[in-house]
Amino acid sequence: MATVTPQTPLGLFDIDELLDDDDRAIRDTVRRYVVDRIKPHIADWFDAGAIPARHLAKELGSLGVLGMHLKGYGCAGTTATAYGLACMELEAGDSGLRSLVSVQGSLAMYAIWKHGSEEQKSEWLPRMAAGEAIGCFGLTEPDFGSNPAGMRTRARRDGTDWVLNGNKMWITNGSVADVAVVWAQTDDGVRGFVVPTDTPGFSAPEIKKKLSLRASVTSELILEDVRLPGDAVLPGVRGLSGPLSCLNEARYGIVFGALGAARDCLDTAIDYARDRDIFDKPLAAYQLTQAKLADMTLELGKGMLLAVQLGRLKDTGLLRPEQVSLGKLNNVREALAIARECRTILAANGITLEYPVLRHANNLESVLTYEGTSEVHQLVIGRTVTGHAAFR
Ligand code: TGC
Ligand code: FAD
Repeated sequence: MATVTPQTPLGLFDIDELLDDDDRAIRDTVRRYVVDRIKPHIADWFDAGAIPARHLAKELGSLGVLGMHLKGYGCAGTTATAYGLACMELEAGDSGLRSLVSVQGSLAMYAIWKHGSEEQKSEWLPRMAAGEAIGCFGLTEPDFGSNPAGMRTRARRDGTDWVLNGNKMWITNGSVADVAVVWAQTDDGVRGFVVPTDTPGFSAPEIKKKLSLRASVTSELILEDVRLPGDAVLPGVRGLSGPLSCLNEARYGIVFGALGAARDCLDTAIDYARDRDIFDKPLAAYQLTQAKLADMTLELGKGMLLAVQLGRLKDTGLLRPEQVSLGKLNNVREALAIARECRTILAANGITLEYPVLRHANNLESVLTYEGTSEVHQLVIGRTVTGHAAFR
């Protein structure tokens, strides 16, 4: 018998006191959607390695989460904090769901919103906000992940047209996308291109046999003499700062998102430990179990405080890229540690899709790698505190 009424891990930190009514209301709406529409199906989608991406995009568009922190063009224009909280709830469902939303809103839509022409914005953003058009973001190449400056994809001028050739790898939403934002070398440095995916020469074979992010579409992009009109280029940016400015947005969402996966694991482990009798008493009543749960509660709460602080900075326009690195590095690393520790509490039951913990842990392996690996974020922070860049 429990001797005190248990509190939730985040309840212990009174996190809600740090949030305003609108942000909490948005969070609760997304949480209800995930509980009602995602959780009943997610294990099967993960098992099958397939998701109904088009259907989900429309639902997520109706929910208002696609590009939700952008203003105008059919976007909701919420606070950055609300966007972070939405990412947290989506990732409590599955990292793949949050990925779909991150890539759509923070990468593809943001690139067009921030750097696109008025025509590009009007053509794509309203449909993308509604989930009627899906976007992907092609930066990584087979030989250039952490170091996108080395990319080989090239766009050359042919009269007034552009002609693109090259390969992108590991592209979320690739084979279901209607539009790809593709970054390529030009005579004028790295430029971004808005590529309708039905353009001749464009193809996007799906990458199969993944053990992580199985409920997410991941693809290669192949560009063979893809001819685009002169106005397909994003006019507002030149150089690597173009794609990297978009990564700040998506990394910010992950700062919150990863904690959603961790929270789902911890809630599951606490429920399990309270229900499971071992040597004639609940697993939750053993000191070793409580030490694990206490340490995980602490890391989850600390990560949440960090996320809320970054949200506040972003809402006041003060958030710097190296601060996003602090959040991405810490919160994904700790979320993965929490997911693995929770799996030990569930023991054998923890290895199945009956429970979410190993699914989350496997997903978080990708989250640790994409949007800048932990090592890249360590190097960003290292550069900030020493003044020496150690990437090369
Ligand atoms: P470096 O010389 O430092 O910078 C080149 C130019 O970019 C500017 N810059 C940034 N601008 C905005 N935001 C940032 N975070 C920026 N970081 C740098 C910089 O000021 C400079 O501008 P300018 O005007 O002087 O030219 O660049 P570097 O080549 O030394 O590389 C730095 C490094 C390693 C940090 C960068 O390349 C990097 O972040 N690499 C990691 C690549 C990465 O994260 N790829 C992610 C691909 S997308 C993805 O994974 C989607 S996952 C799907 C999902 O989210 O669900
Ligand atoms: P590499 O860059 O080859 O790194 C290998 C190892 O070397 C890593 O441990 C890395 O941290 C380390 N390392 C790298 N540089 C240094 C250094 N200077 N010093 C010390 N160690 C270093 N990309 C997109 O463009 N769009 C997407 O939508 C997208 N979606 C993805 C979805 C999934 C499921 C996955 C797994 C990846 C996705 N990516 C996407 C790609 C992702 O961004 C890259 O995988 C990531 O940037 C790392 O690149 P890489 O895998 O080539 O690793």
